[in-house]
Amino acid sequence: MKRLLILTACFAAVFGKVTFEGHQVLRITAKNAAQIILLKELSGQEDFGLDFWMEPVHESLPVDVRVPFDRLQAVRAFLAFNNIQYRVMIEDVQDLVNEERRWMVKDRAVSTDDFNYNNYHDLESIYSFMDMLVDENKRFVSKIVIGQSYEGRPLNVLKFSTGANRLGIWIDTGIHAREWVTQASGIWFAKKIVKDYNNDRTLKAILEKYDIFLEIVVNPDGYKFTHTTNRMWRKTRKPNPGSSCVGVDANRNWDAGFGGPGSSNNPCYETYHGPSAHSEPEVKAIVDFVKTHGNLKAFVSIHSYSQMLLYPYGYKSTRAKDKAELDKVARKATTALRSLYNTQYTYGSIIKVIYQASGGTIDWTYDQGIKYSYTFELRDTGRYGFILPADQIIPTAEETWLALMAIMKYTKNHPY
Ligand code: BPX
Ligand code: ZN
Repeated sequence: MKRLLILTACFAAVFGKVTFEGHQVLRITAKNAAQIILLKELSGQEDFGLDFWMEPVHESLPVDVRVPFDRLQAVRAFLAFNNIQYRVMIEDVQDLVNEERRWMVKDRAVSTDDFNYNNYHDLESIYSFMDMLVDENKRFVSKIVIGQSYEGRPLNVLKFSTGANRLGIWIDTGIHAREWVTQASGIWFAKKIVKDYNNDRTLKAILEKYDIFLEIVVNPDGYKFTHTTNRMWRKTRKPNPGSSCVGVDANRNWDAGFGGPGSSNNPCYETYHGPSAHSEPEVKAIVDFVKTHGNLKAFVSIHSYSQMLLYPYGYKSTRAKDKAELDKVARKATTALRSLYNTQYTYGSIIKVIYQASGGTIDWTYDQGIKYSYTFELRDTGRYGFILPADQIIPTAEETWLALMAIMKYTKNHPY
C-alpha cells in the first residue's frame, strides 16, 4: 500500500500535476526549546516529504507543516509520543486548491477596467494585464524588461513616471512563487496607481518627486510552475548540478550574509541559497537595476503569509543604523493598514520578529543605502496560508495599499 502511494506521487510529479489529496496542514505549538529541537530534526529529514510552511525556530512561533496523506500517521504518532501539541489548520489541502481553481476562469479581459481583480490569474493573463495598462496610459506607464528568467521569460517592471530624473521607489511581489496573494495584490496596486493619480493629492505629490517601479512577478518560472505542476512551489526553476532537486530560494540568494544561518546549502531544501550570491537571473536582474538606477529611496519586497511588516536585519542581530526611524514608519504603516478592516500586523526587524535568515532581499538593499527597505508578509495568519481564498485579494490589496502609501509618503518627506 505504501509503495503504491509513493508510486502514485512519483507518477503525478513526472506526468502531471502534483495533487494534495488528503494532505493536511498541522499547526504545531512547541512548549519549549527541547520540542523545537525535535521539530527541527523532523524538518531536517528532507526525503520524508514534509513541507514546512512555517519552519520551527522558537517556541514563541507556531510551526505550520503540510503533511502528505501517507505520512500523517507517522507524524501524528511522533507528535503524540513527544507530547507536542498541534491542531489541524487545513483538513484537505486539495479541497482548497480545487476551490481556488474553480474560481479561476480563463481571462477574456480586453481592458484593465474589465479585468477581474478579485481572482487569481495565470502568468499570461498577468503579462497581458501589464501590456493593457501600458497601452491605456502611454504617457504615464511604461514597461521595462530588466532581464530574463532562467527559462527565458521577460522580467517585466512597470514604471509609473510623470517626469524625468526622478528618485525611485521600488515595490515587488511574487519572489516566492506560491505566495499568490502577493502577485494578485501587485496587479491591484498597478491599477490603483493609475486610478488615483488624478484624484489623490498625496499620490500625486509622491509621483511629482518619485518614479514608482513595480515588479509583479519576480519569479515567473516558479509562478508558471505553480499553475502547471505544483501549486506549492516556492523557489526558482534552475536545475542544480549533481542534484535531482530543482531551484533556489530567491530570498536567500542575495549578497548580504550569503550562505549564513537561516539558509541551507542543500539544493533539496526550500531555503537553498544557491551556488553563489546573485546566481539566480531573477535576483541578478534586480541587483543590476538597483545599481544602475542608483537613486532608489524605498524598496518594498512583498511576501505572504503571517501579517508582518519587517525591516533589516535578517542575517545578523546588529541593529540597523536607522532602526528607530524604520520602526516609527512601520508603526505608522501598520496603523494605517489596520484602520480599514482591523487586520493586525506585527512589525520589527526580521531576525527578531521571524527568524534569522541570511541572503534576504532587503538586507542587501539596505546595505546598498536604500534606507526605507521593508518586507511585508501579507494575509493571513495561517487559516489558509498560501491558499488564501480569492475573495480576500481585494481587501488584502486595499489595506496593504494604505501601508504602502504611509511608507511612500514618509519617504517623500524624508528623502535622505
Ligand atoms: C522575509 C524577509 C527576509 C527573510 C525572511 C523572510 C520571511 C520569508 C522567508 O522565509 O523568506 C517567509 C515567507 O514569505 O517565505 C513565507 N514562508 O515562510 O514560506
Ligand atoms: Zn516568501
